[in-house]
Amino acid sequence: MLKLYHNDMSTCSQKVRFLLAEKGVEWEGVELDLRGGDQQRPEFLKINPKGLVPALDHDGNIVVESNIIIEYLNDVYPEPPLLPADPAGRAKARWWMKKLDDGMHLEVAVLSFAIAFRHQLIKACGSDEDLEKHFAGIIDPYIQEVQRQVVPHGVDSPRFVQAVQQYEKLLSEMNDALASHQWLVGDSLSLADIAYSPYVTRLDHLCLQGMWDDKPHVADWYSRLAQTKGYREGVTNWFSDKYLPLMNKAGLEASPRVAEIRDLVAY
Ligand SMILES: N[C@@H](CCC(=O)N[C@@H](CS)C(=O)NCC(=O)O)C(=O)O
Repeated sequence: MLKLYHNDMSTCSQKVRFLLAEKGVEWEGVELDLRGGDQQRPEFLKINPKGLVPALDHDGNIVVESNIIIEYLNDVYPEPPLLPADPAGRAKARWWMKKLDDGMHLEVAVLSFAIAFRHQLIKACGSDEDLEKHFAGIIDPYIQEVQRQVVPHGVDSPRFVQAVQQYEKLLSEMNDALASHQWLVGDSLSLADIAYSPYVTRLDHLCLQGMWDDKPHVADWYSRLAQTKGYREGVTNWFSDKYLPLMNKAGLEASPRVAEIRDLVAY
């Protein structure tokens, strides 16, 4: 039995559900309310001591870390194959995925919290004291630091500048790769495309589509991706009204600041 601990709009959960739907695998879900602090409860910490979703329980084997989970599921359910057959192609797919763990995942957290999620968090906590308790309860030190840096000052936080610039760089790299083949690693959909889909979706939800206006291969990739079975069932079907109106509104408000930062450095 496959049990996935996840959250409807979490980027890392989106990629796992995308993969499960693309493979046509049945699964059972346990949804966590991240603003309500479900991920910090002792029952969940027994499953993932880092207090992060997603986490997979496959017949009692616990697998955490979204990129590891999608590789695991690709091994357990080999059809359709989602890694290239040749070692060089597999290495390239893993190179793309590693980039997310090496820093890009934190940049999406910066962007999302600085623009939108800070409003939910400040409201849910109600006071500076409770906000501090929330920060202190985040076990992953990098995510804790990011929230501390951006929740109080939003898009005026210096950390926000770095996130926009890193995103700009990433989208350029993706555009270059997609100029010579249909998907990130060759001409077939792979784990790399699945892993990156939530990061572009997040920009879309924050009304920052302008970030790929000058990157036609990214625009084309994203529109093809959105038509796949995996994306429709694993990502689109889970879009939540608890988040989207806020993300759209706050994203539009933040777009002049994003444009200003993009003008600072031309890549
Ligand atoms: N490297 C981890 C990152 C997981 C992660 O950051 N999960 C976020 C949601 S996308 C989370 O659970 N956040 C909980 C929190 O903000 O307290 C992975 O790839 O699975």
